[in-house]
Amino acid sequence: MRKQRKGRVLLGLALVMALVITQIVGVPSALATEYHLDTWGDTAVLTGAVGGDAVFEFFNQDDPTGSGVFDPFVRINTNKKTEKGYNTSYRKLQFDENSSPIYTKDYLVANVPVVQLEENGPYYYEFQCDVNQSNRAAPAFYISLDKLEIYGTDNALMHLYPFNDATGPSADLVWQMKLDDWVRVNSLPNAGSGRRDFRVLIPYDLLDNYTYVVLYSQFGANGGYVNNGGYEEWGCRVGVEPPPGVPGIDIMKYVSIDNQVTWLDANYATRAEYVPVPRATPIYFKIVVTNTGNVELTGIQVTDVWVNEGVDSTPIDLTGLYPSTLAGGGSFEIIVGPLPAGYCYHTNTATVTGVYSDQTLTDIDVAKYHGT
Ligand SMILES: [Ca+2]
Ligand SMILES: [Ca+2]
Ligand SMILES: [Ca+2]
Repeated sequence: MRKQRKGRVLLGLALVMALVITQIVGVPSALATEYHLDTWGDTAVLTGAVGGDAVFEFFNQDDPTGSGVFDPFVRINTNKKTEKGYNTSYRKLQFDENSSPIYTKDYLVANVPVVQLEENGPYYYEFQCDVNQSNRAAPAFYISLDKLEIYGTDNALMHLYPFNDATGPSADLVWQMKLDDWVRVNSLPNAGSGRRDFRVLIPYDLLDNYTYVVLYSQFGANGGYVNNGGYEEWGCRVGVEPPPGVPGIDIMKYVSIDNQVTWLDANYATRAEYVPVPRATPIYFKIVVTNTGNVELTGIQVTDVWVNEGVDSTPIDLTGLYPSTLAGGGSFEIIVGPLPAGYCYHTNTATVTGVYSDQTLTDIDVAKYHGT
């Protein structure tokens, strides 16, 4: 089930990235900003329309960043000048994706490398891209990356892009390249099929509470740098050791209206989905808190609310029901009830906060029901 809203790591890191940039290669114009990834080490910071700053870095395939086993998740494979697609395990595919499940598939956030650009710097999720173009004279060996959108979801079978169709599965847009931004990528320095060219780093907190990542991209529509030659492909490095001290927190809230036989995540998008329950029926809430990081969190605080005698959002006393610290990978569960179901539609939100170093992490989740 997709959660109602996702937690965010509250990091005071906004300006840190400026310190790690070796070269910014932007060519601003009145309408658009054109970035160039031409030679090894070229770096550009693109402020997304959604999701803040992402770091684009051109690398040498023979450097540690580019070596090792690579796991592709979307291969865009067409003879069209402009091509696009996204990763999913759903078939039939919507755009220009290669249909082999080896190359185009769902991808677990847990398998995306977490990296730092410098010691004690911010954490990023890393995605790598391999472009393949003709090595004939310019502009043939260039290709434009026109669109990049990254989504978080709990659904492995995403389809019906842009994922806002009421009948299809939903995903949350967490990072999006600005409409008028685009990146020109030079395929020559890492020429040869299967040699990756650049990586994109997005802030860690954008995806840390999702199960799957979906990456949508489009190539070939800007500057005359059309697609030719071989495929374009996105994926991740395998077996990258996470840096120490990656924090994360997740909360799930469930409701039971049958004396704890079944637990409903109950994050309904529309009232039609709410499960009806006769007023005053005993209901129970279950809260599961998980430390999704690899460091201990302290100062754990959980709050939850219910409707009490018609007053919604009445706090539930959770004193003594959970620990104040939680080890990396650890979790705990709280069950409260029985509570008499209130009349009408209820959205009662549970919240958790925890502390690591100078970072406060938080997450929320709901469990909805309809008292009749
Ligand atoms: Ca390449
Ligand atoms: Ca190509
Ligand atoms: Ca829930």
